[in-house]
Amino acid sequence: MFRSALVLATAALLATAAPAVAAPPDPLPPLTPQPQQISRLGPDVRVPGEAAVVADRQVDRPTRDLLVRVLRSAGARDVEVVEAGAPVSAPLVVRVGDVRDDDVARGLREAGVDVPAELPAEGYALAATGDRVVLGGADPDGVYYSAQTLRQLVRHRGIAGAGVVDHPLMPLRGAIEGFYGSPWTHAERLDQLAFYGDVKLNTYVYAPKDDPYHREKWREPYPADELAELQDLVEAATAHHVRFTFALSPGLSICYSDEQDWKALIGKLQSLYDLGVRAFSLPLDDIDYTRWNCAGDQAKYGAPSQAAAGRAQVDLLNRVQREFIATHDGARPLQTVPTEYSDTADSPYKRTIREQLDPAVVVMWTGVGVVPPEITVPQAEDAAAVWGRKVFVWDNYPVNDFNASAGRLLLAPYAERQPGLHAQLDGIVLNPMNQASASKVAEFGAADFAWNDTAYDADRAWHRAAAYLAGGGRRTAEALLAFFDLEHLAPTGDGTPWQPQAPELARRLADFHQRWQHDRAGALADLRPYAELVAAAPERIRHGVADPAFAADAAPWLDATDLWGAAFVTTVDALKSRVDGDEQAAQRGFDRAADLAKRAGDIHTIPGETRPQGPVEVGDGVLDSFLAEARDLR
Ligand code: LTM
Repeated sequence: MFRSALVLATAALLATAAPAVAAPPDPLPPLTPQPQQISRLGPDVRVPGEAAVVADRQVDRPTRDLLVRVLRSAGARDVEVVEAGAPVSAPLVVRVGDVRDDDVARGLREAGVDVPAELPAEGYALAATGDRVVLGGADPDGVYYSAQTLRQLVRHRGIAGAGVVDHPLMPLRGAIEGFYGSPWTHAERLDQLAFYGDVKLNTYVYAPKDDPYHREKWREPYPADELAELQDLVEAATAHHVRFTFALSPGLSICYSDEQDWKALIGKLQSLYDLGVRAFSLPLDDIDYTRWNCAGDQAKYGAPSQAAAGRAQVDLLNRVQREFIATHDGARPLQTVPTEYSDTADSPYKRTIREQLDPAVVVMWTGVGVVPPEITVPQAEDAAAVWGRKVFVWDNYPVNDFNASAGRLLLAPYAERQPGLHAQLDGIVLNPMNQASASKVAEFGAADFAWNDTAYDADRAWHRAAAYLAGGGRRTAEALLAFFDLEHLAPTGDGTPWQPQAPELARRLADFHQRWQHDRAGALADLRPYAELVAAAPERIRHGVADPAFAADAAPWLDATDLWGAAFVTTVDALKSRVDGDEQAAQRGFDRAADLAKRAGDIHTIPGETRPQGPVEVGDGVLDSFLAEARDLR
């Protein structure tokens, strides 16, 4: 793709090289999601005080505004935005438009970036070198994503000299606010939508189980103030190139055969369409499908059974697809979550859906198990076979609304999803935690995975998530990683961990125990800096994290980590006293550590926030075990 990139890069480097040995260029900044192709084109672009954005008419306002912000962050004082063809005097020009536009295509070609004849949807190409930057998108989303990539290429007074050709491998990428318990606030939702734009997630499904107008009172129209907030969200989503998907869950009480219920359902969807919503979902999860809600359904579909429920649901979904979606301009295919959503075993219910559901309707699936320890390509192939179409994954990570997750903040990386899944899936949405900002750790990884699963590296994504949340601060990122490690345990529904607790701490403690056998002082000297890091992490995070909502979300866990960290340092020092022969000081230290640990164990989740509530867990099974065993270490 980068025909002459190497030649150009070499020539450009030679042109700017000092007579002696040229310094190698800085490596390109890490990008998330990882592009399909990226290479160095030449020297970095130096950003002068004045710059211009030359945009095709179709380039939307959010993309233009983003480019102005990007250029300002790279050092430009004055940034003018002009239409293509207008005269420009600024020394740096950012040309942006459709990748098929002659001028854009020429700019990319001349910079050494070859663009395939058919760039997939949401794809883009970018060239940054010399005094020119060219951005071309396959469609408006692609143009916006080219600007998001440029944002990540900014460094001190410049833009990394890079060429990128990129597109997502999965068409649907994002989050479904589908958990039980206190729904996200309006501010949290707005913040999430902006974040999704940053990491090229294009889907937000509004499905909060505890919004009564979404589920229990699904027939009732939203009150005016809530409708106004939804309107706000739809506009914000559009600005960040995110599809706001409105979900309505009528399954608890709907009478499938009742025309009044049909009218209520369509009226509700219409009220959201009128706000600008163009994507809709009818989730039918977590309902009893072996009883009818009205006698009419018994008369129409016969005695309750899973197959009969399948027929009634298919009638509803097909009618919505045919009479609402297909008749509304711009509406996307209907989505649904079937009542059997967490396995791939064939059944009368699934057969009915496979054989009778309109092929246009998108079917969600949670993976095997409601909270799956892994999602593999063969499982997804089975799901596609049983549902008769590619499925759309509703991934129950990092949601923490089930009993086994009580007291947990789930901060392990997005992991155990097999590369290659893109070939079998329509996409992936994560069901996040009530703690919206803390959910970004997993969302960050999922954004990377869904865009380019074949190049995904969970550990790399995890480190980049820490850097993102730290706003670039190295010490804050280091503290975040130590904290994430203490909140690493991810349980399945029955509590079995599918991601272990505190793997980094466990590794360090294993090294410690080994060395303790033959070099007790050395073992303690090795361990103490990490204990200090754990103890200092909460304060570093509170003060350093770029997104203050993260510290608010994590407040009880940070408070508990203050105490666990102090207990850790105190224990290491007590062991040192023992090694030094001062057993009395050692005992005093162990007592103090036990007291700190007890106080940490008394800290609970914030009442009313998470469901279920409980004492917060921090490095449980690893840190507490070490503190308990330390007393007997001789
Ligand atoms: O997963 C689905 C489709 N439905 C529910 C979610 O609403 C809930 O958040 C998760 C985790 O408890 N489990 C479900 O079954």
